[in-house]
Amino acid sequence: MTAIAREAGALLVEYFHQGLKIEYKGDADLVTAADRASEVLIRERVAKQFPSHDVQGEEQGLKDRGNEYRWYVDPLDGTTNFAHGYPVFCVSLAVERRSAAAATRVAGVVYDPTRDELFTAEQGKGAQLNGKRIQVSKIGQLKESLLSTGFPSHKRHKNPNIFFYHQITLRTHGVRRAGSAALDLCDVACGRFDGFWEFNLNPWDTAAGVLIVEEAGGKVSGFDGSHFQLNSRETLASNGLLHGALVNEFQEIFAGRGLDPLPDPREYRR
Ligand code: 2AM
Ligand code: CA
Repeated sequence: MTAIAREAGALLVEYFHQGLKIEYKGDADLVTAADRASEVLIRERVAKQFPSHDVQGEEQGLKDRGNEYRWYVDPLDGTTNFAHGYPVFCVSLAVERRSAAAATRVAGVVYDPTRDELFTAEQGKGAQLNGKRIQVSKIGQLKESLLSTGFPSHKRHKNPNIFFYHQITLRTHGVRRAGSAALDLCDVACGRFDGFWEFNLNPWDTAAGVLIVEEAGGKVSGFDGSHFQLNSRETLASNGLLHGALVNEFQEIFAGRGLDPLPDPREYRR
């Protein structure tokens, strides 16, 4: 997996330096030749080494042959950054073992080719950054934390995240939104961020990063603290220590309690 992720990452960097024509797969959903070429490469490599495995990739979808093993492939996470020349993007690969009763994530790899950072995790064996064991942070107070979130680009995905962004910004050291969910999760795993949340992510965005966070000692759930599911559209990750406080914030904000009002720009102008 790491060899495949590195090879795909190197391909992305080649495209990145050329500058690319932006195309649209929906109203505001970008895709570039690099997304497609990276997925083609990854699928070729997987097909060669693991011919019976199923692959779900962002650009080509899933052809389900009912194999026990399924890969989740984001050939380029952070496409909007990539297309604008902002160097925050990665390749995300995860493998799940499926049975009639359950699906277990067994391995995850996220590779950031611009920083040459390779995040890896295997179920029950911890998480690593470039081969060195990583762990989540030890920050136990929201007011001392640095968090991260994201705003998926597609217009169809209307969600209230701007309110969560505002409220949680006021209660922490700040909230970053760098544009790659897979890297955000890895940054929780290695303690750069103390938590991350996002609405409406897809399985290929989260499958690898979630395992990496869990193997680094962190926690991932729905916004109400419920068991995380790949297709649940709610991702809340933390170092574990902050999880209860974050779930509580989400409850309060969803209920509209204790909200600091957004300042009115017209007032400010006056
Ligand atoms: P992508 O670059 O692979 O599309 C940014 O907030 C995060 O949301 C990125 O991980 C991005 O992944 C993802 N994203 C962008 N558009 C999305 C959409 N329409 N639906 C779900 N996730 C999206
Ligand atoms: Ca993508």
